[in-house]
Amino acid sequence: MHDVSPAPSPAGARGPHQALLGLGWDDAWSAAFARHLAALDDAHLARGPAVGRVCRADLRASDVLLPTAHGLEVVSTEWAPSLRAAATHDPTALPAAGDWVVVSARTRARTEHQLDVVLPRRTTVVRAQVGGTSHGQVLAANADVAAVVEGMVPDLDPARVERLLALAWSSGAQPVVVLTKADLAPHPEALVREVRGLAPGVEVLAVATTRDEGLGPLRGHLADGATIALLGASGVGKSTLLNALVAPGGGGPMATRALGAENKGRHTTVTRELHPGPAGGAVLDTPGLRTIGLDAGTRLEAVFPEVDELARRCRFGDCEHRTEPGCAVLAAVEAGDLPGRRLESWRKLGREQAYQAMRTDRRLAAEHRARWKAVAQQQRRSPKRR
Ligand SMILES: Nc1nc2c(ncn2[C@@H]2O[C@H](COP(=O)(O)OP(=O)(O)OP(=O)(O)O)[C@@H](O)[C@H]2O)c(=O)[nH]1
Ligand SMILES: [Mg+2]
Ligand SMILES: [Zn+2]
Repeated sequence: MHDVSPAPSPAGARGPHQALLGLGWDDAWSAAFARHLAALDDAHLARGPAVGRVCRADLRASDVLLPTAHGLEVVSTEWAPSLRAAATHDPTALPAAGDWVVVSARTRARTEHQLDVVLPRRTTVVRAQVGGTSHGQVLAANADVAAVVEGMVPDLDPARVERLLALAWSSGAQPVVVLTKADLAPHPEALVREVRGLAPGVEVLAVATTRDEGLGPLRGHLADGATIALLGASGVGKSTLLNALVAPGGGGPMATRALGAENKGRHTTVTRELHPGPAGGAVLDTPGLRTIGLDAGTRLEAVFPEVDELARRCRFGDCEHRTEPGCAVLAAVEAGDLPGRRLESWRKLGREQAYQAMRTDRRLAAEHRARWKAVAQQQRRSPKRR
């Protein structure tokens, strides 16, 4: 049914592939796809491998936006056995919303599709899993902008913004903070100022989404072809923002959460979904994050650059900024230059990250031992002649 077409090339793109370009397809992706094609045998090539982008991922299958003669179409795909096998070792290898993937026909009639491979990700928003595995969970793949969304009302939570910023910085995407519900806050400017203080080097936007106010910069990113991932707690207004950005004028794709206690959680988003922007780019909505565990690779120095800077001036190189003499960090708190709350956040996130790093190290060590054991067994079974 779908005319599964060959590699789209940005240079000579026409027709169906124009749609992929709007989603952020470029020469580098094109090259990655070409490398994949070069490694395929004839039988596989005959199944018409084509490129698409995952718009919804759940526990067994993925929906993929594929270019067809009619523009982008959503097709449901099943994961190739090799993908499933890889995922038993590392669940982050499974397709996530935002991934660029290669899809081929499963049947001769080309009515069923298989997702063969995930092209190597450029950016990954990943959070640590609570309990169980020490592998992270991919919330968004290939986002260019990681938007930390927080509501100005009922209660802006600075520590939560810092935690999400850690996630955003570590993803490799450009972080931005979006403070929603500015129309409901008595003093929105004061809140913006407060958040600018805890997000050095990050653009902080105030928006009133339901009035379509303050959305210009985000629309600018979309028009540039960027993918914006929305990260934040439940109810802060991510889906409302998605709707305003991808369907200005109403009728957006995502049901939003109704206000009021009796409707609480009714339209809480449960899947990670990517939607194309009206004139390019894409917005990736995520479910409200209740627990945001930091992954082992989290870059805290990007979130707390001023603490890092101060720490360099402590008397002792291994200063933990607790009781040590000559501690520049404690001196700054004392002098009122560094909020005590900020230092507390830095400590808390640092502890978490260290714990996660330790879990990851243990897993890697165990995997390493298992591999060597297998190699040793193999060698015993087929001893080489010397
Ligand atoms: N007044 C006002 N209300 C807003 C704004 N943004 C969102 N809301 C309202 O806030 C409520 C929650 O919005 P959602 O977009 O569903 O929140 P969400 O972040 O997607 O929530 P989850 O899907 O549970 O993660 C809805 O009733 C929105 O209408 C805003 O800027 N101003
Ligand atoms: Mg939502
Ligand atoms: Zn110190």
